[in-house]
Amino acid sequence: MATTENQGKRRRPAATPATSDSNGAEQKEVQFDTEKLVDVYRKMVEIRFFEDGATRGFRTGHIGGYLHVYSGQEAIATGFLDAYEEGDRIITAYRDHAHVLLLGADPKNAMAELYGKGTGIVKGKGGSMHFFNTAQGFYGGYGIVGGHIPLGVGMAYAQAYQGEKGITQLFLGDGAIHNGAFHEAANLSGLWGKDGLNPCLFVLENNQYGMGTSVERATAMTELGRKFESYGIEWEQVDGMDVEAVMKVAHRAVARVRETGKPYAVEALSYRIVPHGAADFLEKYRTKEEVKKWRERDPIGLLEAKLLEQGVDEDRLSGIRDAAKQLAADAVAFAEESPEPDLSELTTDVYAPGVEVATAG
Ligand SMILES: Cc1ncc(C[n+]2csc(CCOP(=O)(O)OP(=O)(O)O)c2C)c(N)n1
Ligand SMILES: [Mg+2]
Repeated sequence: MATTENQGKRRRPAATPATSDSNGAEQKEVQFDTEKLVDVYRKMVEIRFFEDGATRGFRTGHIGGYLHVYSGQEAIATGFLDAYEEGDRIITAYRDHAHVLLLGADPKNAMAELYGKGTGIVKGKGGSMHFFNTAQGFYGGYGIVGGHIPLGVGMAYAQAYQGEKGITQLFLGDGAIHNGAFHEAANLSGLWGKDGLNPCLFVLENNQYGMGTSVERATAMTELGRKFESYGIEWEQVDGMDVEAVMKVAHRAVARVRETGKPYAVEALSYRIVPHGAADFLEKYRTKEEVKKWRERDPIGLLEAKLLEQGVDEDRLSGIRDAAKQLAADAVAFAEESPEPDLSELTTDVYAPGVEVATAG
């Protein structure tokens, strides 16, 4: 077994003086200045306008299939991917546009993917739920709830086993955590982690609903982060609407997983301020007042207030919003004008190389 051999390779000293957290683990303190936060604001606003454009495209019949946007949750992926390093791998479910954009995909190609065009990041074959961009560390985009969790844990195992320095950030929802696939994968993650063989950071995006089912109606044990504990995985909670708080936790957690090769979990408390999918209008499972209350804690609005307080000019922020709107409009125009995928693409990237594809006639 490669256990102890690779474990040794993963350990390296923290880059800055360390402090201890409530779990007694060593942690790096990371601080962010105003300019950094302005840049984070830009990223979050770009995601929001991109997805607003996509929602319009869906509702006007230009985008088919499903479309699940991330509005209200932008602080989570933005915060965690701030700690991304080359060689890391990111995997999530179907609410995946933000992750791909944050990793550096061109919004034009991302939008074209939603439009099912040949210029899309997976040549129009994946659509909203199946983005993929391994060149920039993104390993999907999955529509089967919980199905990606064993894949993410397995990727983290492979990274450690092969002696790579990368880690896996595995994003999952509060609905997915009740799926059997989570429990089997978390069990193995904790077990492999004992030998430093599972550098997997679980990012539990608790937006309080799985479609129309609230957490309270899905489980008798609603303290979701504790579900990791039963598999020997330590965890903490963060306000998922406060991007600066998320970034601080993210940098600490990523450093810890990278150094130890052990899994760790962060439960980010948040709220989806839009319906589950772009096709959903009736929200009988929650009240308008509840949505309104959470909209007041919109992560973009919270950051905006913080930046104004720190002396950033409102004109500068509105300039950032205008530029983001233009970026989204350009992406939509590109997607609309792009050609359909070529017929010759029908079977490429679908089967493994070498597999003979039988054709009719
Ligand atoms: C195995 C499986 N069961 C059911 C569904 C239908 N479904 C799609 S999304 C969803 C809710 C998942 O909720 P959560 O994990 O909290 O993610 P969120 O939509 O809140 O981001 C369900 C049940 C599915 N896609 N796959
Ligand atoms: Mg949810």
